[in-house]
Order: sequence, then structure tokens, then C-alpha cells
Amino acid sequence: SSVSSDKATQETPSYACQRRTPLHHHNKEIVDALQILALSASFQGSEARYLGFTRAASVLKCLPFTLQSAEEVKDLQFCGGHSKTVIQEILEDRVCREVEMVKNSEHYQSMKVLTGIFGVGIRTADKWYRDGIRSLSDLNEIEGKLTGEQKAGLLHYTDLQQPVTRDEAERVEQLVKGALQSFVPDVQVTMTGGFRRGKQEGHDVDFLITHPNEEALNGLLRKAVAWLDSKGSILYHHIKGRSHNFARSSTMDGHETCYAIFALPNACPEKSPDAGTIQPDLDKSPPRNWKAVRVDLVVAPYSEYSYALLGWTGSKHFERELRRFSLQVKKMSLNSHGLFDIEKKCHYPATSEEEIFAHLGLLYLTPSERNA
Ligand code: TTP
Ligand code: MN
Ligand code: MN
Ligand code: MN
Repeated sequence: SSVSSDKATQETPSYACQRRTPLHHHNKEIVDALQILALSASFQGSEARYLGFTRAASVLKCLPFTLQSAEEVKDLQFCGGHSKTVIQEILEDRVCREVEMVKNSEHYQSMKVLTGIFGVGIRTADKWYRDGIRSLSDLNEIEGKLTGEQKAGLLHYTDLQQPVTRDEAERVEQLVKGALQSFVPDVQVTMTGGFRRGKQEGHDVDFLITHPNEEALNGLLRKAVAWLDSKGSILYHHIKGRSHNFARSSTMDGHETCYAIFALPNACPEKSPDAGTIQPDLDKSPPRNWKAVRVDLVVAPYSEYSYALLGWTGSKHFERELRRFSLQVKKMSLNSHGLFDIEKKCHYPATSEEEIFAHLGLLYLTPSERNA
């Protein structure tokens, strides 16, 4: 009967792709706590608990007000009992004991460090943990067993832990465009991922590359990456070729993709008033004039471009919900190549993201409303 409980009982559509999820919201403290529990669940291999906490966090991101009393939590939709208990505890005590325990646990802390290495997933990290590995220095003992990707990840760990700023992302974009355009002047390059959703920083920079003439894309990624490599701009890369049997699975992505670590040159310093002053060089080692930055480059044929754009803009939870909605509600299989109607046995071509939302009977959401 109170105003606040009316707010909480407002209809929330059940799939995250049916609601607008802004980047900034009103319940950061609680969302952060639920996301720690989600991450911890995924570290323990519990997909169901990961989803439960992730869904609850995602619902709170859309609430148009800050939760204030435990009473308001009762009517929250799509929040499981466990999540509700966590939320109520935070509202009453400012902290949740379970979250504090997770944050202090050796498994969570080690898994966070180990999965933070480029090329290390949860399975690898957990296997290492069971072998007694706890920290980066422990990895020196098994250096010979690391993949090339993991060695590069370890070597550039400190840089890659630093968030990539929007300014840095734009300088990466100039590098990438320059390389691609030297081979195909009118190639289309779009920054996707978190930056397209409006984030001011990210863990990497994602790009989608296309051209109306599919021939122009043949071998382009390899040539552009080799060109950047020859200029010293690339610290590590591996290219996954285009796979042609992607249609079998809705979660597999078959686009040609380059996973890279760039050596991004520092921004030119602004001329300061004392630019001419001679500074004594006390430190003999020359300052490093670059930063290691993770970059993903994806090539999509023009006919699949809109699906690839939708699929690589994220967020990860938004993508997951979009595919779940397609399958469960529409009986359609969605991936970053296209949309297949399972009952009518037909594909739906699309020339824009708007068209894809329309095919699914969904209200169009701009990239900045997809921060689920
Ligand atoms: P990420 O770069 O991992 O995440 P992000 O850009 O949202 O956030 P961050 O700032 O941490 O970088 O992934 C970007 C999107 O690409 C995300 O929605 C998942 C999607 N994607 C893959 O990562 N791999 C794939 O094979 C496909 C099809 C999509
Ligand atoms: Mn990204
Ligand atoms: Mn990623
Ligand atoms: Mn990425």
C-alpha cells in the first residue's frame, strides 16, 4: 500500500532483452555484491547459481529508484530467495556476511588473479588451483606448460589489468583503421563491445570489420595484422579462421577473429610552459612509451553484419538473454550470423539491428540500453 512497494511491484518483463538497462543505475552497492556472488559461483562451476545471481543483479540495474527497506525487496520479481536474503542483509547491515566471506576466501582470490590472465579460463585456473597454484609467481614453476597466449598474458599482466580508457580505445581505432584502409580504403570499421554501449573504460577494445564486396575481405585481416606487426604495434596475436559449420550451434561464433595484444604508443604530451627546460635524467632506464592493450578484431560478411554487430555489442548477459528469449518465446535460433525460425525452417535476413529486434517482436533497444 505504501508508495515504495507500489514502485517495486511494477511489472518487470522477464527477459533482460525486453527492458532498458542503462549503464548507470540506482543500486550499485547491491549489484556489485550480487555480481561477486555470481562470479564466485562460476569459479565453483555452478552455472545455475551464476545465472541466479546474475539475473537478480540485472533486474536491479533497471530499478528506477534506490532500494531502501527490506520490505521493498519482498515484491522484487525474478530475484530468487538467496538473492533476496543478500539484498535484505545489505539494506539492514550495510554488508552481507556471505559476500565478505567470498571476498576473503583463498579460492575466490586466487581464481580472480588467475582468470585475470589473458588465455586463462575458469577450468584452467581451477585445475591450477587444485595443483597448488595460488599466485602469478607460482606460475613460473610451470612456465614450460603455458600456452603462447598465456605466456603473453603473464608478460603483460600489469598493463592488461589497467582499464583501457576511451581515449586509448580511440587511438587503437586509428591504428586499426589505418592498417585496414592501407589495403581496402573504403573498409567499414565499427567499435563494438562495452565502448559502443557507452562505457568510459573497458578490459579490451572490440572491432567489427565489413565491406559490401565480400571479395575485399578475403585475407584482409591477416594482411592488416601482419602490417601492424611489422611496425611493432603488436605484442601478441592469434587468428581464428572462419568456420563454416557454425549453423549447428547457436552459441558458437564462426567469424574470422583476431585476439591480440597491441603496443599502443602513448599520447603525444601537451606542450607544457617549461617544455624547453632541461631535466636531469636520474633514472637511467628509458621510460616505456607504450601500453599493452587487449584488442579483438572480428570480420563479418556484409550480409551478416547486423547480426554480428548485435552479437558483439553485448553485454554478455544481454546476449545470453536475447538468445534465450529467441529460442523459448519465438522458437528461433539467434547467433551473430543470423536468425533461423525453427518451425518455419527459414532464415531472416536483416540490414540493421532495428530489423532484428522487429523480427523478434521486441522493442528496439539502443546499445546504451543493453547494459544488462
Ligand atoms: P567483451 O569484450 O568480453 O566484453 P565487453 O566489451 O562487454 O566489456 P569489457 O569492457 O570488459 O571489454 O565482449 C564483447 C561482446 O562480444 C560480448 O557481448 C560478448 C561478445 N562475443 C564474444 O566475446 N565472443 C564471441 O564469440 C561472440 C559471438 C560474441
Ligand atoms: Mn570488450
Ligand atoms: Mn572478453
Ligand atoms: Mn572482447
